[in-house]
Amino acid sequence: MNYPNLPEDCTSLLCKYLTKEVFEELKDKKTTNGFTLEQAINSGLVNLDSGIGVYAGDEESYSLFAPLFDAIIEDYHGFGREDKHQSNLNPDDLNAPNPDPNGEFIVSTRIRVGRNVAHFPLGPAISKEQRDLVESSIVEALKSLSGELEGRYYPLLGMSKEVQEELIKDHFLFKEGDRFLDAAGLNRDWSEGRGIYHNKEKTFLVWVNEEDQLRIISMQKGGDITEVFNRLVTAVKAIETKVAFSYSEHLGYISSCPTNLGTAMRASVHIALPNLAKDMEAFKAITDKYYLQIRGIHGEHSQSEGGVYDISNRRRLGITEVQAVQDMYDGVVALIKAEKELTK
Ligand code: ADP
Ligand code: CIR
Repeated sequence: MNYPNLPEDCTSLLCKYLTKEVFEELKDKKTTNGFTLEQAINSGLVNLDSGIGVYAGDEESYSLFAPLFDAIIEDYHGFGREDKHQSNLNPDDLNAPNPDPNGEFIVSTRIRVGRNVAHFPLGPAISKEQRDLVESSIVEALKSLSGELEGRYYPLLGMSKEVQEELIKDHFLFKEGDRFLDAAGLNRDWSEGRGIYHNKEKTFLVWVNEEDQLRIISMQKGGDITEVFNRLVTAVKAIETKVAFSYSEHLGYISSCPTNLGTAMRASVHIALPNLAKDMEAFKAITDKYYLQIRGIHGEHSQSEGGVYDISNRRRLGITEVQAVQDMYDGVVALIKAEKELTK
């Protein structure tokens, strides 16, 4: 492969940090799983509108291709090469009373973490056999869950289109055919090895073998962030007794996209802010101050509908899980205050 043509107007972190020198240094390297630089950067080259543009094929990708990944990680998370990640999943340390007890603004709350199984390649480099093995070991582990977390696994293979569409529309299931994941090699052998586990109420869900091998999700209507966090922590701890997760002292929980490293946590609310939405500059000033990301209500790369936005923590690495949720909480309190002032 030759040094790719990166257009002047490309704003992704890949375009920013893949200099000719970095490319020349890394272009012939291969991880033990056979993952190459060409594969790591393909998503960003095919999708020049990427925000980031790179994916790791295994934990080793982060060290072997460090001259590229470290620069991207430092830019996105403000996390240095010598820094160490710290985890804190203790619900007692979170201070997040419902910011909207009358249910005027917050439609729903969702907190998810990404996890990958130790000693396996990540999705972009995994083989079909390994992926199937990952699926069966996760499903086996999920069978041991009890009480509120008890549920059933629904493989994507054989699921009717109607059921699949309904689950996607209702925000429970991942979409199909994402072009960023596709170019990263994450959609190979679709839909085999993929599926969703959920309890009866759909307040606890696990996505299997999408962007990460597990996406563990707790969600419910309204703004009780503490209840959502508590349920998530209980579930993560229970699953961890059965499946070993890939974790490094430096980077925390290992994920295929560098934005998810560390806590791998995205805590979000769907929140109606119709007045603030009329002044995007003021809106963004608040979200920037509290390290928040604005998404549309059908997930990443989607649009807002009816003034409802998906607001979540942007930082995931170098801060604890409690801090990630606290970022979201503090920002949401400030957003509600601003929206109320505009409504007067
Ligand atoms: P991820 O959470 O893995 O980063 P997405 O941004 O694609 O991925 O979101 C996945 C799904 O979760 C989408 O259907 C999205 O609308 C839904 N979702 C995210 N946050 C909330 C929330 N607070 N309430 C309800 N659904 C949500
Ligand atoms: C991109 O680069 O835009 C996609 N690969 C998604 C990156 C992860 N998302 C995010 O931080 N918003």
